Amino acid sequence: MTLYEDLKWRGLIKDISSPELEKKLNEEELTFYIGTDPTADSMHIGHFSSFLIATRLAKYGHHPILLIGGATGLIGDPKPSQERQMISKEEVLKNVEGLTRQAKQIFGFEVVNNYDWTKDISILDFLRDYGKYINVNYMLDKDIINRRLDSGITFCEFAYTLLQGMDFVHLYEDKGVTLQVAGSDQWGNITTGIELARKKNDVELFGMTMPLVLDANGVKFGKTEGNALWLDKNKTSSYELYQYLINTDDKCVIDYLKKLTFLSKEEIEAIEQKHNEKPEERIAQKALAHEVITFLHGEEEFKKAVHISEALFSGNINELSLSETLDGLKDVPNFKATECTLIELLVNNNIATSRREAREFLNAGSITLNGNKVTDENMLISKDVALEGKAIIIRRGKKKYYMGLFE
Ligand code: 485
Repeated sequence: MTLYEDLKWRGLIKDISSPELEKKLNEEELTFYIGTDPTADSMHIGHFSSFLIATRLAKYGHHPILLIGGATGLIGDPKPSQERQMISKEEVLKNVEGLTRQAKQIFGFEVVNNYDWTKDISILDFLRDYGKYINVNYMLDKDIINRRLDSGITFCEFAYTLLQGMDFVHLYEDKGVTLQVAGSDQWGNITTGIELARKKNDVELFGMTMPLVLDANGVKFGKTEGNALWLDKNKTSSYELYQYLINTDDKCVIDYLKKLTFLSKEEIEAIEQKHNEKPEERIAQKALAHEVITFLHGEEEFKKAVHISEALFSGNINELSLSETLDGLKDVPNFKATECTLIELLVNNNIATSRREAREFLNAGSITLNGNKVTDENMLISKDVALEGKAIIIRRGKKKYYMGLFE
C-alpha cells in the first residue's frame, strides 16, 4: 500500500491543497511541519492524534519538523466563538519549555520555536514584507474569521493567520519545508502561508489537513467532562489514560485503531474480526490502549496501568504499592485519616450513614480495608494498619472505594 492509500484508508485526509500532493507523498522525500501553540505546559491526547502524522510520514521517508508557537502563542489563534484570553509572556515561555521537552521526548524529531524568527521583525517590515502580499478581503473570506465578523474580532487575532503564514514561508526559505499538516480547523492558516509563498517567493507550497477525531456522541476525542487527557503522565496517569481508552465505544474503536496506532490494515482487520466475535472481551479496546500507552510512556507504564485496573476490579488492592494505589484511586472520595475505631472511621467519613448501617455492612462482610475483609467494629485504625504507613483504602460492596490518608 502506498503512503497516500494508507492515509486514505485510515481516514486521515480531509483537505489537500493540490491533487499533485498524492504523487509527492508517494514518490518524493518532503520536509514538512506541524505546529502547536503553547496554551498549556503539556499537549493533550487531541494534539497527539494530530502529531502522530509526523511519525507516520517519517516512516515513509519524509522529514518532520515540529513547531512550538512561542510567537503565535502570544497572540492566540482565533476561535470561531469568541476572542481568547491573552496569556502572560511568562506563562507562554514556561509552556514553550514544557512542550519542547515533551515533543522531543515523545516524537524525537527536530523542534523549532517561531519566536526565534518573529521576535526581531519590526512592525514596518512586517507590513511591507508580508502585509503587502495579503489582501484583507482574502482574509475576511476565511471561515473562522468570517464567523467572527458578527461578534467582532480584534486586529490582534485577525493578524494571527499572517504570523502562521510567515512561519511556513520562513521554514521553506530556511529548511526547505514544502508541506504543512494539521487538523482541519487549520486550513485557513495553512492556505495563508501557501498564498504568501506564491506571491513572495513564486513557489507552490502544499497543505494537508486531517479530520477531527470524534467519539460516538460527536464529541472531540479525548474530552471527558471538560477534563483534558494530558500527555504528561504526572498530569494524567497511564492508568487514567488506560481507563479512557479501554472504555472506548465499540462504534469508534476500529476508527481509533486506524487513526491512533501504527498497526497495519491486516492487523486491524484481524482484530476487528476477533472483536466482533466476542465484543465483551474488548479485544480492540485492549489493543488500542496497549498501542497508545506504549508509544507515549513505554511498555512498563502500560503493564502498570493494567495491573492497577485488574487489582481494583478484583478488589485485590493489597497487590498495589502506595503510588499505584494513589494513581488508581485519585478520583474516589477521600478523607484525612486520624486514629479511631473502624466503626468511627466508617461513620465519620460518610462511608456509612449511621452506626447501625455501619454494623450491617460489617456483619454482611461487605467492607474491606486495604484488600482484607474486616468485621470487628472496634478494630483500631492507625498508621500501623495503613498501606506504607499512609493510606487506608476502604471498599464497600463490590465497587465503591474510599481513601483515607494519614498525614
Ligand atoms: O506556524 C504555526 C504556528 C502555530 C500553529 C501552527 C503552525 C498552531 C495552530 N495555529 C493551532 O492553534 N493549533 C492547535 C493547537 O495548538 O492547539 C491544534 C489544532 C489541531 C491540530 C493540533 O494543533 O487545532 O487541528 O493541528 C496539532
